[in-house]
Amino acid sequence: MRVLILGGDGYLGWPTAMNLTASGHQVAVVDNYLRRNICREEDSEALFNVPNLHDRVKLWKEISGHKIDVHIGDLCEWDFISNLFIQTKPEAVIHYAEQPSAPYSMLNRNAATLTIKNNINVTTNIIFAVKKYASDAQIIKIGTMGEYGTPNIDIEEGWIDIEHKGRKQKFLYPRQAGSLYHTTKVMGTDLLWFYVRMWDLKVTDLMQGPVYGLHTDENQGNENLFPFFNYDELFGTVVNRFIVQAVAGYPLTVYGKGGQTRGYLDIRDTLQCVKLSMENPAKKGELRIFNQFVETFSVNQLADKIQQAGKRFNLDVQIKPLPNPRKEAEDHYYNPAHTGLLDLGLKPHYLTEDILSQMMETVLRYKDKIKKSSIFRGVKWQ
Ligand code: USQ
Repeated sequence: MRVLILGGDGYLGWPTAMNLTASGHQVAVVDNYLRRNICREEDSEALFNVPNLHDRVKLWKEISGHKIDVHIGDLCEWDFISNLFIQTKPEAVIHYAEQPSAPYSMLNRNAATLTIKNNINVTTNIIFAVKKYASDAQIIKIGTMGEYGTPNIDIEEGWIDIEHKGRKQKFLYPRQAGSLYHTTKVMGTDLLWFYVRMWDLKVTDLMQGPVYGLHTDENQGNENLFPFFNYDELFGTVVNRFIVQAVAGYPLTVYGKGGQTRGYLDIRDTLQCVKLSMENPAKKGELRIFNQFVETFSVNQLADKIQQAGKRFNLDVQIKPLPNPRKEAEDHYYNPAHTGLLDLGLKPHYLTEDILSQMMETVLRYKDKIKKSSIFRGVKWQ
């Protein structure tokens, strides 16, 4: 298929590009380096330098023989996105092109408005571009499990049947996000649902949990093909952060009581889920929603696992609960459904000690580059 990967420079965008070309798809990546620029501005750089898209594409071509086209520009600009669609005629559009950090979105007013403007405008432009230039293309949007929040009832896969005063209807499952970033994802889902109803678009919205890892089948052995690996408070996700903290001898930063439970997945499972969704598209006029994670853990459980894995490397990993900088439930019910992607053929990878050790081994090679001052800065959410 002809595939556009929007946000192709990112943690998930670049691995997806390699993965899809390795399966024979024709891929173009698009980015305006927003995430790189914000990380630089906020002194939240990733653990190691990641070559720019042109360099990574050259390297991937040398190694694999697969070609990826690169388009640098801002998807908020209508002229840019319309030319892009005219040139590339996509059959699938994978939408990662969002400001992806919850803590960044809570930093200050500028960060909040940047997050809203980018995330909503890009999604809106994609919808209009698909309608005008590629009306048969499926949009695959990376949503987030955080759209649902942590309700005191089971979380369904996107939809819920409601019976009220003797009548029934299926609705989007109630959403109550816990950060501004997550709220923009709720808005994205609402926009897509609206235009699916108006214009019969084909959409898959993937409610993804926090992702961990940096090794994929395609980048094995070549660190210049690794994705960004952030470990700072703004852009690092919890498992990746804890691995770096373990290596740096920095006590694991469990926020609050540590009972916060989320659905996690290995970066290789993100690649599988996106590919499965692309190769088995939603129907015209369908908003298909999958909950994209493979197992749930509390923060305390993750900290224990990483402490245990550290023993293999003689790391004395300490755990130090901190007053929670975020405003979130620290002890809550969590039981989300997640069968849709398994039914499509997902073969999950689990968070084993071997996987944690593989990550630690890699991070140990970059130990000298860890900036301890980036690990915790205490951005207050309240
Ligand atoms: N946490 C800690 N200590 C830390 C970092 C995080 O206890 O040092 C806790 C957080 O308070 C939270 C949980 O770990 O309860 C997960 O935090 P996270 O930073 O790994 O993930 P989050 O901010 O929710 O966002 C990440 C991605 C986002 C994606 C989301 C999926 O950055 O793009 O949408 O995971 S989900 O969390 O399911 O909404």
